Amino acid sequence: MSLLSQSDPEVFAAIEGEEARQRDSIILIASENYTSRAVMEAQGSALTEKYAEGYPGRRYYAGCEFADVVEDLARDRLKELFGMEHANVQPHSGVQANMAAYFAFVKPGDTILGMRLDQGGHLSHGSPVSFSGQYYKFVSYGVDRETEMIDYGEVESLAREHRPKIIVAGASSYPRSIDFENLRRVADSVDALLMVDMAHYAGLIAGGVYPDPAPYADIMTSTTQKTLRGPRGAFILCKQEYASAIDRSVFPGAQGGPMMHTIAAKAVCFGEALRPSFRAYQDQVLRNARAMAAEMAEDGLRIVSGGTDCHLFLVDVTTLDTTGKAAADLLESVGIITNPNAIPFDELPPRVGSGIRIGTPAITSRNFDEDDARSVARLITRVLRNPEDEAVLEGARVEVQALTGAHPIPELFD
Ligand code: DSN
Repeated sequence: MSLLSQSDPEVFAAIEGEEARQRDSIILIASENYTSRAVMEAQGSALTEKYAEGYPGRRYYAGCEFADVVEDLARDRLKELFGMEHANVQPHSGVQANMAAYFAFVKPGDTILGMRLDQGGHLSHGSPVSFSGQYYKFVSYGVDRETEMIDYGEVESLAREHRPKIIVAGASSYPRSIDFENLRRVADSVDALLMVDMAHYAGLIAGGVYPDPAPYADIMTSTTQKTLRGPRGAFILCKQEYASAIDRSVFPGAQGGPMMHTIAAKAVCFGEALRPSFRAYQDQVLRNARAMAAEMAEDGLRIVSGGTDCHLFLVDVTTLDTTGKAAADLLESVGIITNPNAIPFDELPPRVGSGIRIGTPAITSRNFDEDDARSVARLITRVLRNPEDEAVLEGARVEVQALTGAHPIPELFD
């Protein structure tokens, strides 16, 4: 960093500011985490300079021998981690991974069945503001109004009616287990492919604490920076019979030169995720989320669907006479970082939302245990119930500093 401080003090200062913000805040964004310094080092390495279009052993440029080594390491470790036959580690982001998967199997105008954005799904699962909703005829399933869990009966009837070519499972704000076996059965009944976008759940799945889609999915896509604790990036896993369609669709179909430095960082991340301690970490992520949700429910807040089976949960803030946006802003003012989120059947626009989404991957990386998680839950409830009480807000700031000071960001994954 000292070289950067000399050559570009403005960018250096912004990065230092961000490091301090991350250190001094309680980060509860469900899709954020802390990577190891080993991941960061790989990402800042000489592989940044290398063009390596193609795949190991089949490149369009000379000088790819070390690029081949890291891409093979990343692919082999990833296949071992999730028990799938083929891996493509080149997608730059989750949306691009999903785009490449769609490009491989459907034509513009074809029908795909995915989860509604406002009930837990993702932009790239058919939102009209995303390429997905513009290129394909997306039909959307959602959750049951009473249980707030996926309505598998609706999935089945929509599949029968619309005969999609792909059924997409996966979500960005769905706190419950997904019944992949049931979705496979529905997909088979209409001759559709089952694609699982496991971006949020990937780390939990690798750690064995969330249902495993691998026995049921034809294709699995994911980002690497969320529960997996890797660099910003993505990948696709699939059965061998789809390998060449997926590879051609990623390159040259949807992308040019792979980011070899990020692929090296993905390889490091997958190596870390194969260690036994990764399972213990994921188990703690889940325990912390359950402890926080239970504590907040005990304090009288409404938790969407009544709890969680994963790293995140949603708090309905309408009973506190506020909005998700106002609640997230208030929490940010004391150093607690969340995001506003739609809750099922929300009538507010997405940027405002009637809920906040809370996730435990980042605090668990800082070794918060269930007692710490419960303290954070009580703190959130106290702040949300007393939005104008300066003494409460100041007390919360002090408590946030005590908790973050007691839990330094770890440098290496142990
Ligand atoms: N933006 C991510 C999230 O927060 O869930 C999904 O892409």
